[in-house]
Amino acid sequence: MTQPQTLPAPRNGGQILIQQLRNHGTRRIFMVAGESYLPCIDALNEHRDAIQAIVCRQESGAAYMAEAQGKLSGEPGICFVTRGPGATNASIGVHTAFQDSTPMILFVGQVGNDFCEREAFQEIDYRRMFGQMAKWVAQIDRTERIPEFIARAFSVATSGRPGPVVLALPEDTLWGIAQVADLPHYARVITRPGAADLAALQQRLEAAQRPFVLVGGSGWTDEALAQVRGFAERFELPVGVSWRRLECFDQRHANFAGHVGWGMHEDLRQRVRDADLLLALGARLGEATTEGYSLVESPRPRQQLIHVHADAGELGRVFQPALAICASNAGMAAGLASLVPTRTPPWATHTREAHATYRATLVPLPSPGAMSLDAAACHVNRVLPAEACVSVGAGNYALYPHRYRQFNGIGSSLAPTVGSMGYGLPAAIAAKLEHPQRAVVCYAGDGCFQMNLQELGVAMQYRLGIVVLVFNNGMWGTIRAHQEREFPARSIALEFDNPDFAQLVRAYRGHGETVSDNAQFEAAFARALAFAEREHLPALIEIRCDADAIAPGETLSAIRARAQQLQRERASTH
Ligand SMILES: Cc1ncc(C[n+]2csc(CCOP(=O)(O)OP(=O)(O)O)c2C)c(N)n1
Ligand SMILES: [Mg+2]
Repeated sequence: MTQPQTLPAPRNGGQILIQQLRNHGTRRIFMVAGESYLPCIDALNEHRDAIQAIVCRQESGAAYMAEAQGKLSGEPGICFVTRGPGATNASIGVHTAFQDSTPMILFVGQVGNDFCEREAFQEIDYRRMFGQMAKWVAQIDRTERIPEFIARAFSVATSGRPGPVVLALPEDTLWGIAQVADLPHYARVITRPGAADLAALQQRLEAAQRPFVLVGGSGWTDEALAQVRGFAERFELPVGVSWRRLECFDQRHANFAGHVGWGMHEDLRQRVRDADLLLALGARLGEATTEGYSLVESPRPRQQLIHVHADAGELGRVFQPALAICASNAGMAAGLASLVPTRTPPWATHTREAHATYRATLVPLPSPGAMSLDAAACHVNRVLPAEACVSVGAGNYALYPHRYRQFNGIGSSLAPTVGSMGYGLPAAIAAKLEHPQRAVVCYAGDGCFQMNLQELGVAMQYRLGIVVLVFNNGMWGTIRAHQEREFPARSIALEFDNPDFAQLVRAYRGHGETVSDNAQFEAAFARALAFAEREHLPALIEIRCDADAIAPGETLSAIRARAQQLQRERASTH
């Protein structure tokens, strides 16, 4: 006979909710306070020993930090925001978690059920608002059902293709009192390939002449990545990482072939195009990775595609694979670990060539002006320890660390595949909180940085020694490049006046310097790293660069000249 369950004492909804988070292993939450969820805030008092509440300055920063926490830990990043205005600010982090397949739970205050549907103060229907950008949106209308909803939120956020969950918390649910049992830690779902799947994969692989492995997606563990590495070594396979999933393969490894997607070099593009078998492990094969579904064509790729993904719904959704295997990355990696080649692979030379070509891209390309971003990024790669974290947001400046930094392992790179600006600083903060011993460097464009620079206050308050490199070109440079390509010499609405960034970080008790040539940069970078480590406060280097340098090996003037040439050619043929 089962024992009758002894129920905890009656608690309010906030107390029940925070206890569930603790039971599911939450160590940190990112929040901006609101009167709409006071009982949750109050309940944090009883969990000071286990849950760190990070007071963020704006909900977009809080949601980005929670998303980055999800990327770093594989567990849902937790964010609390107030209703209406808080939720709308936080939405950028939810969308990022959705496209980046990151486990995350956003808790939003909600008007009480006594007022709902009257468009009460700050009322929004979150099911409709977040419907398309969350895996699951729900409202908890009964206090005693909080444990059930929270347990489900953790399961949904982490299972299959991970993603964000949004839970709305009406006031009456939080203030209500219930006597209800807590639920234990959720069970992580790992799906594994069957023996027949692995046999079919090996048979197709060994029949191929020029296979290529593409690793991406989320839900990886260090162990799983090591198993993929071992598989690549035994079968001597070239391995690329999908767009902005730079952490997925050791770039110093002899089998590493490159970063596949927008901005890749021609040799790599050709290798992926010419592959007779493409083994995609965990990657969704999105628009950026496939360069607009051209490198891998939808619906029927020219390469024989073996697509492995944790969500059956992703298999056959955009691409018709030759072989589809539904397995989580950890489960698939364990399966690959059991495979042993039955013959000497004929493609070993291709693999070595691919790595040699990749290595050649690490030499800085020429650029105009005294301050070469290429050389600076190479320097950062040389001096930064292997386990350091490099974060970016969106903008052409990110091409430099992504080209010249050799990443390796979870947490070495934090980059939104969704390409949303303002991510780098909050992500760097999340990384330093999670790994205080690791160096953390945030690359930011002057535009990108100014989208969330208020979160420097969080770095100051929690004594986080991060280093921020701000590339000051005085404009939304990426969009300028697009303008010059499509509408040459008609650039408008892109330039901005900048503050003195070095001065700005000093207001946050940080260290600030401005450099305008490479001779200054190396010493300044050493000082910034040393300050951050010694003082546990942010350090920032504003890099004044020639605005004509718009991407590695590319200038705005060259883009404009090519576009004008094209216009002349078109005009003469019409
Ligand atoms: C939140 C958000 N707003 C707008 C964009 C469109 N966008 C992409 S890159 C970019 C410019 C980035 O400027 P900056 O950070 O200064 O970097 P730069 O391109 O100058 O290197 C813009 C506006 C975006 N991706 N995300
Ligand atoms: Mg800029």
